[in-house]
Amino acid sequence: MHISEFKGKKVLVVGLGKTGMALARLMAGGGALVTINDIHPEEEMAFALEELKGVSCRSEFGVHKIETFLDQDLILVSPGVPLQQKAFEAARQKRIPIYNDLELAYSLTSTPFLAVAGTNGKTTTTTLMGDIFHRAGKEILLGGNIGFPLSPLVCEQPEAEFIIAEVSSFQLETIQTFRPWLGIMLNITPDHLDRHPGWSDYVKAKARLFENQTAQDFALVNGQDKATSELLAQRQGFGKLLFFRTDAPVEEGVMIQGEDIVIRLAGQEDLICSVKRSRLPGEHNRQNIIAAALAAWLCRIDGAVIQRAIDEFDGLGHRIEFVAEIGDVRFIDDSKGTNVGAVIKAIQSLKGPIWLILGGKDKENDYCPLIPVVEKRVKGILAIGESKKKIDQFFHGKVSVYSMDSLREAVYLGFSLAHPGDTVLLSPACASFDMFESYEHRGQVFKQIVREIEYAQATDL
Ligand code: UMA
Repeated sequence: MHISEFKGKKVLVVGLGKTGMALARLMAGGGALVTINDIHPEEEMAFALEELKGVSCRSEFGVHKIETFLDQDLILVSPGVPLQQKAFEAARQKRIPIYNDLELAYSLTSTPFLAVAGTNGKTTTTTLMGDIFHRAGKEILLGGNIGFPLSPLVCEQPEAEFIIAEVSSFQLETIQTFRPWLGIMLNITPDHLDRHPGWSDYVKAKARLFENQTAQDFALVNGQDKATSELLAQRQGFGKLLFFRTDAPVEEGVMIQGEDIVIRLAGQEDLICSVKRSRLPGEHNRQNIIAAALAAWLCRIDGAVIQRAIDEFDGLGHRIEFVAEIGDVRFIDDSKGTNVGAVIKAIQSLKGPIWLILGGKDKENDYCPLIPVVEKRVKGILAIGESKKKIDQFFHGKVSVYSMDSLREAVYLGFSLAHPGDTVLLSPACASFDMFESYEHRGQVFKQIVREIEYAQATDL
């Protein structure tokens, strides 16, 4: 399909964040009759209207009106918009197609997709893959949940060899024909349970990654993740199943032997490179690395190129990122640790006792899986944000909990309570939107406070 096929068609773009604005511009450019729609009132959407100045479209704000939805040839929905709303239900009944960016991008290209899904590690793995493919001289497109809507990219660069896409459960929820040539499922732990009706719906949404695959495609799955058997029970499609694991051999897929990355396919074993010099912390990152390595190998990239990328990849900000060491107390920014599973991984990848800054906008979190690791490793919890009361009540009697009014207060108290060898870890298990613009903003504020402490300590000397 080509974008010009939407010429003269009525297209409703729902949600005016990054995705909605990109899709409105793309569709209007292709000659579609675009209506933009957001649940927020017009006065709060001035920035979006400013950005879309010059783009020919109607607008409707403050409501998702059924009549508007029913008067369309196509509805394009942003990932953050829940589909269990009346207007979507009405459109579904009238069989009006509802696409998201992923489905649209897929329909606009024949370039194979390498899609990275999972609760944690998606952006790291996607970025590492991008780095490997660039080094190998492959022409790629990289986008999706990582922050770049895919449809405009595939239209701008139709000759790309591969599309490396980070895909979220929100995007997978609305796919219809999307079929990645390679689908990677990194792990599944509870997240976004405020949006998905429950855990099994969340797993089901993730399993849709594989649903349209044929025998020519690959399904690459984490063999050591607790949710894998549940995922495989839900899996449809006929992609060839390969596993990755760091703790034991795999029959087919990729594993770690000593520090070597070994690929086993069709009875043949190849030692392709090693994780020895990787700078990424934690076992979970080794899983991310070998998944990326196998993806690259399947695309015929040389082991030496993969090795160089692994050795030189520094990881991304706000993910178990070292900030400073002040008087033998380490500060770690894991602001991207926005679910319980990510916090467990962060704690496990650090050494010594921890003062944990936890809290923010709760996502119906179940904190039970944190108990064993908190009891073993955490000296105290500094609870912040909307969820601090819930955290205080939950961990009461298990570990000391200090209810804080701000992140600043939490960092200062963590530092004053810490002994040499301890770590103050920001890994909140929650979204940031109650106190900050984004997880990046939260991480930046954390770093700024740490720098203040560092400066104060240095000038005191
Ligand atoms: N809105 C409505 N109706 C509703 C709900 C929301 O109109 O019922 C409107 C809001 O008022 C807002 C707009 O929808 O104006 C926001 O849409 P959006 O949340 O989809 O925002 P985008 O900026 O388009 O960002 C989305 C992804 N956001 C989510 O999935 C929540 C981004 O992932 C992604 O980078 C971007 O598309 C480009 O693909 C972010 C994310 O947090 C990083 N993802 C989750 C995660 O990683 O855990 C899944």
